[in-house]
Amino acid sequence: MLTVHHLGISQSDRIVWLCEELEIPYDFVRYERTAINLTPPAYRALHPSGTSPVITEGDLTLAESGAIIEYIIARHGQGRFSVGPDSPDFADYKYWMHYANGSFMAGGILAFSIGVLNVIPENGTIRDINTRYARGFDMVEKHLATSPFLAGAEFTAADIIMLFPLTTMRLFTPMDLGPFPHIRAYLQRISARPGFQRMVTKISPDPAPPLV
Ligand SMILES: N[C@@H](CCC(=O)N[C@@H](CS)C(=O)NCC(=O)O)C(=O)O
Repeated sequence: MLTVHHLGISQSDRIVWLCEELEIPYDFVRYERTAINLTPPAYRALHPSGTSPVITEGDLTLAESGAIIEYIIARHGQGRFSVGPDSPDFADYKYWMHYANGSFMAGGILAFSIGVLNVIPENGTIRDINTRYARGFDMVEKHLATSPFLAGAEFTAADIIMLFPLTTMRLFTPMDLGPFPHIRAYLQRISARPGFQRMVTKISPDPAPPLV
């Protein structure tokens, strides 16, 4: 049986959401954040990366959101919510799938780290890091002005993987969505999906991903 190991308030929300959208059977195991060590030892022991999300299935233990999403869609989803090379939306799909963790999350985490370290933004490198996360919101806003979902007219896994940097990451690196009406409308649109609602129920008592 596919098991999703969910660490509270973490990027494993995405995997729960994907399973709920696909309506596939899976076991859900919850791990709580701890005050002393943000990720509890039991979660760190699951995979050498020590990061969330992690899934297990038989002898397989797999980490890394993008790899897990592709694995589940291919093994359990008959390719649903992915976009193939013959589609005009293929490049957009690939771009947002990779941008989510490759640059957007990295920008948010770097800005968060600078805030925690209380470094004064006094040189170009630090200024660039601090604006990288914001540039991501500008880019998503412009894109969503022309497209209802990130990879065209249909909801895809690109929307699922981009949820965390657009929502929960803002609890760590604040970003006012006021100047981004298309992002706000988009978040309302995707959160109205029954699969999203089931995900929110499943991850409770985690707060729902912030939509405003
Ligand atoms: N790119 C990785 C990032 C995973 C990641 O950093 N997850 C966070 C939770 S949101 C984590 O496990 N942090 C604990 C740690 O790094 O010790 C993925 O998407 O799987």
